[in-house]
Parts: sequence; C-alpha cells; structure tokens
Amino acid sequence: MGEVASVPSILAEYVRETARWLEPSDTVWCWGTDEEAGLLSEELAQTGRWIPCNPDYYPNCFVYRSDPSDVARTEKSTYIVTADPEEAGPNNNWMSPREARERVWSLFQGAMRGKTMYVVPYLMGPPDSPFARAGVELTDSPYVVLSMRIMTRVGAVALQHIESTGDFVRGVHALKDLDPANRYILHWPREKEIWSINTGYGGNALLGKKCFGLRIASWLAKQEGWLAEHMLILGIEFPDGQTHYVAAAFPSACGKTNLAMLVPPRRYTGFKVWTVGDDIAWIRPGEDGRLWAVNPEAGFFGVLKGTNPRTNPRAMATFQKNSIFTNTGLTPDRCPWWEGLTDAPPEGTFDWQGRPWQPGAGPVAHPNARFTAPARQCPSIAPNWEDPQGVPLTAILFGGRRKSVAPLVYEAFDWEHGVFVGATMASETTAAQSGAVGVVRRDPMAMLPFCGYNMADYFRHWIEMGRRITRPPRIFHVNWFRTDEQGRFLWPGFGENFRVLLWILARCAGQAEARPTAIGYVPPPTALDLADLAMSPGQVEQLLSVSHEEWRREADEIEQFLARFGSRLPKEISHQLSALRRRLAAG
Ligand code: OXD
Ligand code: MN
Repeated sequence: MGEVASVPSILAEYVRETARWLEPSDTVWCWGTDEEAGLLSEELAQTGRWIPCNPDYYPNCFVYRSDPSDVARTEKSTYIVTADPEEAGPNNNWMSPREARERVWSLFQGAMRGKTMYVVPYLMGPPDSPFARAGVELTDSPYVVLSMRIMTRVGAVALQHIESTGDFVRGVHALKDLDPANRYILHWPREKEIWSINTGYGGNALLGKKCFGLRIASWLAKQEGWLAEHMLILGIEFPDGQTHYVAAAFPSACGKTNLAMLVPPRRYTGFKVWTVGDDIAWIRPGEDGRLWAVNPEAGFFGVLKGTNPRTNPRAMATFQKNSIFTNTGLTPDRCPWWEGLTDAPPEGTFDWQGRPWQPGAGPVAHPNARFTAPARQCPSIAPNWEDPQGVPLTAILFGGRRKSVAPLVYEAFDWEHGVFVGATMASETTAAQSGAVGVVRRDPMAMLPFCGYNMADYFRHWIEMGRRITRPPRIFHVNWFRTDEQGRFLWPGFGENFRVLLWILARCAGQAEARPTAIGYVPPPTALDLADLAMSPGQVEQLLSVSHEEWRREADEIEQFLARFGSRLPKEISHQLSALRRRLAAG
C-alpha cells in the first residue's frame, strides 16, 4: 500500500518493536489514499460484515456490522495508567504501570499472529497549525483504518509532523478475540501511549478520537496551558456578515452533532450557521486575550438514531457518500436504515445483525448506530474550519439531558461560577456507553469518561485558564430536554434551538435582558423570540422556572459528588457551592 517513504527513525523503531511482540505476519504502512481504501474494503467485504451500499443512493458507502458484544464505549474497561493513583483521580479507573505490563501487555503477545498490522500515522488538528499533534495507530482492523482515514488526516502530513517535532502519541490496537472480560483501553498520559485490546468499537478503537483527542490531550493541555474538550464548535453568521463562534459541551448522544449542523428556522433570513466541529475542541488562549478553538478531527462519528431530513438535513447530506454506517439495518435495496429515518423500515429489511427484521422483533438499528463521514462533505462546514489559528469563542455552553431541574438556558455570573456550572452539570445516560440508559449522573463538562487525569486538577486548570485570559467567553447552561408532567418535551429543540443561541449571543453583546436567579441569569419570556412556536405562557414559565426546592436537592447531590475529590477540590468550587446554597436560602 504505497512506499515506506522517509519514515522517521523513532517511528520505525516503535513499529519494529511492537511487531516483535505482536507477531503479525506482515506490516503495512497506510497513506490514506483512495486506492488503499479500495483494497481494504475488498478485504473487509470478505468477512460478510462490510456491505457496499447501493451506489445510486449512497455512493462509496458501506454498512458495517460489528460484533454484537462490541457496540459502545466500555467505560469499565477504560483505564488511566500512572504511578500515582491520585493523578488519575476518582473519575478514572486506575492501573499501575506494573499491572498494565503484566496483565495487559501480556495479552498483546502474539495477538496479531497470522494477521496484518497496519501502521496508521495521523495528524490531529489542521496541518501547519500550532494546535496540530501527531499520533500513530498500529492496528489489525481494516475497519479502524478505513474509519481513521475519515476521522483524521492520515499519511504523509503526519509523518512530516513527526519528522519535524520528534513527537507523537503511540497507539496500539488489537482485536484479538473481542473477549469482553479481557477488554482494555489503557492510557499512559505521561508516556503518551495508548493500548486497546479485545474491542473494535469506534470510541474504543479509533485511537485519535477519545483516547488521544480527549484523554491524552486533556493531560497535555493541562501541562501546556490549553484545553482539550468534549465540545462542538459552531459559527453564527449575522445578516451584517459578522460571525460569532460558540463551543458547547454535552454528553455523548445529547445532540452535539444536531446543534453543530443546525438550520436556522425560516423566519431568520440572512442568518447562517457554520459547522466547525461536532465532538472535540482544542482551545488555546490567543494573544488578543480571547480563547481560540480548533476541531482536531477531520470527520464526524455521529449517532444516527432520530436523524432524518427534518431533524438534521445537513447530516443527511454529509453522509450521503464516502461514509460508513455502523450497526444500522439494511433495506432490500441496500440502503442503511435506522429508527427515526422514516416511519417504518421497508419490507424485507435486515436488522443490524443481518437478521431478517419483522415488526415487533426489536430495533432495526442498534441505538448507538453511527455514521462516519468526512467533515468536508458537510454543506454547512465553515469556510475557515481548518484555519490553523482556530476560531475565537464568544460563548461556551454546557448542557445535559434533564427532564426537570435545569431551565432551558441560564448564564453563569462570571467565569468561576461558569466553571462550577460545568463542573456540576448532570445528564441522563444514553446508549453511547454500555450500561443503563436514562440514569442521571454528574458529568462535569461532559468530560467524565474522557478526562485523562484527576478532575479536581482539571477544575483547577479551568479556573486558572480564566485568570490567564482578559476577554473570556461567557458561560451558559442549556437543557433542551425538559418535560411536562405528562413526560412531553416542553421545547421543540433541533432548529428552534437557534432562538436560544440568539439570546446567548445578544447577552454576550450586552444587548439582552435577563433576570438574576439563584442559579444564574435566566431570560424572561419576553427576551426570547418565541414567535410561531405555539407555546402557552404556562409552558414557557415551566421551561424557564427555577425551583428552589429542586435546586436544594440538587445542591445536596452536587455536594456528595464533589466530596469524591476530597481536599484536592479547588476551594473556589466549594465556595461556589456555598454561594449557591446562600442564594437558594435567601430566595
Ligand atoms: C462519541 C461519544 O462517540 O461521545 O462521540 O461517545
Ligand atoms: Mn463524543
């Protein structure tokens, strides 16, 4: 698959050494070319799990069926390896370096016998950007190679970066026998190394994404004075041509992709929403005192459930060619199908495991079925999405999926309060991680599964970042998922979220009304444009209400959660909790 051209010697040595232990029958260097993808695709098709879609509707697209036991991130198998367990913190599973070598590295011995080891050099971040970092993934999974070439910038651009910096994150991934009991995703932040075994699921096996892009990068960011966040980035262009950028952290499968690709409601003529990223933001202080953000990825790995031309037309257009559909159903004319695409699947559809589907036979697609698509194919991709300097942030949003408690939107009083809002946010769990769905859990900054070090130190880092910038973005919390007594959503969501974004940007410009409450600034109903939404005044009031009784219970839960961090918790965070309690008592 191409020439082994000018490979930096530290990389060549790493590949040789790893091959000696894993014993693949051959080693193949990947350059990210179309020809290479074609060959891998043919090879994968032989397994029966990789099915070319109908080229009339989905040219160069494939449905991939993973092993049914390997369909989501497995947080219980995900570890941070450090000498000091305190460095990993209560938010991570911890493993000692010795145990990692004895228990996990031994699993890799001979793990690629009889297989090919693919060497995938990749770059995270736009080329020639001060944000850019290189990684190398050694893998025996052609699906991983085919996904990495969409999700990252694979090939010569990465080798050049390694050559000039001498720096890269080492990653080794072996499918082995997919045994869940021996599944491990290990991160060595100080050594900049990742080991993943017995899994092929994207979030566990595409090492550029969660493993490097968030867990290792968050640690590097702490050392080097920047932030690696689980955030989408979007730009809102106003009719006068000015664009303002917003980054938003929501937990997995809570609508980051939908918000990043939002289409403004028709009444907002002259406005445009530009997509910069849908999952990860690397953020640095700029010389102008603002925070600047890039999307380090080159593709989207998005949730399909509920995606259709009405909820996310831009995603539909993005994955219409050159894309992978993992664990969807397959219609008789070889198109992918998932719940929410249309009312019902056509007769003769196969489910995500390739079984003929009958009504009542369970879901057609796995609830965590995903598309993998090149970012450049998104019709709303920002013209400057690969700007080496990134885009300046006007606002940062935190949000979750809460049936109650959290109003549609509120603004933090200041940066430190904003850090507290992010640090204490909660959300109901989704199908993106294995385990129970719909359980409320605290998920600080949506980073609970992704922060590669002790979150108490992460909160401190956030507080310090605020001190380092003179023009900080304002911080907000949003909740699109509040319901009424009958369990119906109070807010229409999707494109209508644009109305909330407009209030947020107007606040940042000092132009919108808000009333101070115990939890932050909440818009009075008159400050939001609710025209055409057919919401009753009672619904609006409920959507924006702040119940002191509920928030007192919330404060108790927050206190319990923060207690996990013991004396390492920054005092600023405890002060914020006391201040919240005082405001609740005063009201
Ligand atoms: C993802 C996730 O895949 O957060 O983005 O699970
Ligand atoms: Mn994510």
